[in-house]
Amino acid sequence: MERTFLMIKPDGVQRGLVGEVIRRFEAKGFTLVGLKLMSVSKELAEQHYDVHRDKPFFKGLVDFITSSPVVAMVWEGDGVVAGARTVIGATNPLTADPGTIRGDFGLNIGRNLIHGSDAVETANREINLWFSESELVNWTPAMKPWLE
Ligand code: FUP
Repeated sequence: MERTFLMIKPDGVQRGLVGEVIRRFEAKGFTLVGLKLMSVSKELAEQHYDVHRDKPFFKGLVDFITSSPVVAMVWEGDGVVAGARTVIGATNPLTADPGTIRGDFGLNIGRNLIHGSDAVETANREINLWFSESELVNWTPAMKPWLE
């Protein structure tokens, strides 16, 4: 079953939007298989955003992600990688559609509330980076037949 890595960034946690964000993915029908509130080390933040290492916003991004706790999550479901990106909305909250998390709550590109893996390969890399196998729970929701 496909899995994706989602992270509620420091702005989402500080603004009390953790429940609202989790509610949207639950309501959509995806399955939560990993969840933790954590402080992020500089090393982890740099590894996570390694693809942006040469960008001008890299240092500010790492400083932001390490500034306050985040909620790291793994969600499961058919097509969950692209599906979660649709629920999240475009990178820039000012152009993200209303009804998406970023469109409804985000302020600017540097404070866009949530990260979601952009492809299946990226998701696998990020899940391994943020979670150990023992932190992930293999389970089947009883409502599963209604979601197929
Ligand atoms: P996304 O996959 O939608 O999270 O977006 P990107 O991978 O393109 O960017 C990762 C993060 O870098 C964004 F969430 C916010 C930050 N960023 C900036 O701060 N400034 C930019 O110009 C682009 C991205």
